[in-house]
Amino acid sequence: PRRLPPAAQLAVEHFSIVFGMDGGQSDEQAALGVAWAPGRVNLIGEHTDYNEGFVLPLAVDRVVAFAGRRRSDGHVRLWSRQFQELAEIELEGLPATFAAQVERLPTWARYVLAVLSELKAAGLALQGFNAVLHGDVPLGGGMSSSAALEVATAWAASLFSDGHFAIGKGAATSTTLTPLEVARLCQRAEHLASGVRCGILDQAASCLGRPGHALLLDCRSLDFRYLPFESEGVALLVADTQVRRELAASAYNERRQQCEEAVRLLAALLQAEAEPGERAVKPQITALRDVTPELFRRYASRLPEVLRRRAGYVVAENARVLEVAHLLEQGEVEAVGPYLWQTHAGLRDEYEVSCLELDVLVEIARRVEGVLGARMMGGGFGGCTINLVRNTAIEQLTEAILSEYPRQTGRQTSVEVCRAAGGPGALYLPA
Ligand code: GAF
Repeated sequence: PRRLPPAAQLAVEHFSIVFGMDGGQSDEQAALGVAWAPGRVNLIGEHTDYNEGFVLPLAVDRVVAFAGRRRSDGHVRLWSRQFQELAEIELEGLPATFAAQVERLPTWARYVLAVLSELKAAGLALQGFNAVLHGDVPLGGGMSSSAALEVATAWAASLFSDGHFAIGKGAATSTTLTPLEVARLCQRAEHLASGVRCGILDQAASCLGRPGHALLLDCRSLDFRYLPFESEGVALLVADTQVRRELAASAYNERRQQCEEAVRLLAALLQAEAEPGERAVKPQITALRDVTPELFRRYASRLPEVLRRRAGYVVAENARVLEVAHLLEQGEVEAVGPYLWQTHAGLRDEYEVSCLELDVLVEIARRVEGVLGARMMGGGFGGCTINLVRNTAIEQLTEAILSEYPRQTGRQTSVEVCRAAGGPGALYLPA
């Protein structure tokens, strides 16, 4: 039998404890099913996704999972093992009843509701189910626990729909979504549930993960390619600041707005300089993705100071992603390190989404020999750092972080090695 991810196995073991051996009003004929989706790390390409640029994430061996049984009605009953909390959702009436239902749900269940609501809005036929949820993606820690929850919800809804809705690689039909369409749907769900106008990075990374590979995604065309991420000698370590800041959501939306404003100004400058006859043929700028480093250098001094720094970071980061992708194609994983330090500097000084605790973790890493590169990861203002480390330095870095970080910040931390793992899964267990 297939080995389940540990968090999925735990959810399975918990199901009969929570819902009783008969699954508590589940369809008695229905088998026990399990669905899961991974969190991600992002090697490079931070705050580039909503600028229609490039990202290079890896799905990791941490997942959010549902274990449950289909019901014969339209009722969804969920027990979160992590929050020790029950939530109930009515499929009937969605998406119209979204606003009425979301009010009385705990935060974690709002993401589930939002995905179910979007699936129904897309015209898919869903069926109720009882399920236990569990995960080992650090919550709110910059490893996309919410995207993993959204994507796992879609896979669970498909599993329990009893063949009425499938997720498959082939062409989309009225009853089939491709993994990439699921990613877009889950991105909309994230907007609905959290109010954060996120890009597609997290949901795409979760939907499209492949073991031993990073995913190079063009966030404009949504074309993607897998690049080998394997090197005998190096590992990825994730260190958690244990900081979760409320302001992250509003600061994120503000950065996005600033990028949009920079695009408007740059497009206007370019238009103004074009000869009348040239206007129609001059390349148009509709996102920072269209601004090359050369073009940016030409116009940067005419942007307001804050917008210049924000846009300057994004333009440079986009170029870095493509250079790192090229290195991975050549199998030169170790050469990626310097780019991570550069990204951190940009996020700290120009994009201004780092914080003291993230900077402390990166500076600790900088002093350990054998650390090739480190940076803050994800939206910022807390969460995790990602560290590219020679295997021979894993222990030393772990020890340095565990001893120095609490001393410098008064906080606890945890350090974990992550591996590039596969995407979501869903199956019924044999009776
Ligand atoms: C968060 C968002 F959800 C992503 O879309 C992305 O913008 C990331 O921050 C920054 O790269 O994880």
